[in-house]
Amino acid sequence: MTQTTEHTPDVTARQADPFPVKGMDAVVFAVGNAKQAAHYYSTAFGMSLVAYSGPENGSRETASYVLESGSARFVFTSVIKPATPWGEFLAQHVAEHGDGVVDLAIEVPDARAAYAYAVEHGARSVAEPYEVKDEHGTVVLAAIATYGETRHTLVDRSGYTGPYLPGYAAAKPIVAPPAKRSFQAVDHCVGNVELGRMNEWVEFYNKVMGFTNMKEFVGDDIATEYSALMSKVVADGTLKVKFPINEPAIAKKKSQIDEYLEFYGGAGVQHIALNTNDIVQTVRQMRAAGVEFLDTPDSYYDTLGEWVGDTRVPIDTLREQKILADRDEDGYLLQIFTKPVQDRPTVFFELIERHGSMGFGKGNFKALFEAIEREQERRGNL
Ligand code: TYF
Ligand code: FE
Repeated sequence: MTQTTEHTPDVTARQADPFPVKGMDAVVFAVGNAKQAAHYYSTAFGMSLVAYSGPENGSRETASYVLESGSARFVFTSVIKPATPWGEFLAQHVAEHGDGVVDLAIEVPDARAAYAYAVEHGARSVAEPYEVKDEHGTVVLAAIATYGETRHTLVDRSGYTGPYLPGYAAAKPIVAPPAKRSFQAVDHCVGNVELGRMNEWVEFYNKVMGFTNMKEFVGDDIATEYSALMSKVVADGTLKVKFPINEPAIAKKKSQIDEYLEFYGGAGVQHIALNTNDIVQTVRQMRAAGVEFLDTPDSYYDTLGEWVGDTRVPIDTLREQKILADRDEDGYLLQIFTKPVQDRPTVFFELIERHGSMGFGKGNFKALFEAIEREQERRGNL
């Protein structure tokens, strides 16, 4: 097909996509002590503090620390003294859910258009489009509700050159960043929803954001056999934003998703996966800094080579670091999961090194879910 219009291909693609996105803008956490969280994500995850908002620069209600590693941006906010509905919301969020994610913010080329499309297609509005400005320019923001008390802020920062958002001052790293960055992007953000509601939330993303379903899913078969969960993945057309949605399944053992829902107090973000191009180095660094990862039994590695084929990392190194591997028709991936990063058995992280595969490690589900169950048992929740 030849193109005969005056439009560039980029503009054509943009017109075809009902809800164009640029990528994840930030993962925003509400925590009890953002100052200490910023320290942990600096020293243990190798992230760099780049911006800060707090009493010193006019924010008397909340303190927020913005940390980056490549394009991955985390914001940790805690309440100093609630004074507005936002402060009250954050305080209540931490009281009810513990440390957790309040916002999976998405960068879009046009926040007003994205918001209008979402609300027209059934999204609940959390904030109508508004502008914030300072000497670095203007950001347009709007927000819609998703599962639980989580929201998606839609961010157009194309007119802005500051370190994060107006109101934030540039900040220096808390400790010297690692020589080689630990990870460079957010790969996917997973939500846990209540029993029987996975399809509803998948349809929410289909309708509200025009996201489509990826081929990998955990159906009844895997669910009853060993995973105790069902899972489907929605993504934007360019696969820059990927949101798997899990729901508990009735299986032989208590679902890890039920454990999450019980301790989080409802639906919410379960894990954030981070792209690394050197998973072995990153896991070594994070282990040395005290981060705990799920264990994988040696037997997993005894047969791994037979089905996964050649990987960049020798099987013995994978075994030593308990890194999982999976292969599909497009390539392979290496992945590993941290244990929950707070006292509640709720939020955790994944490191993922992709070599062609756009999957989520389906071949590992058995080994992975057995490892998670061993941890549930240790916590007395199985
Ligand atoms: O995001 C995913 O789908 C994979 C697999 O509790 C997965 O990381 C699914 C559920 C879970 C842990 C990992
Ligand atoms: Fe994942």
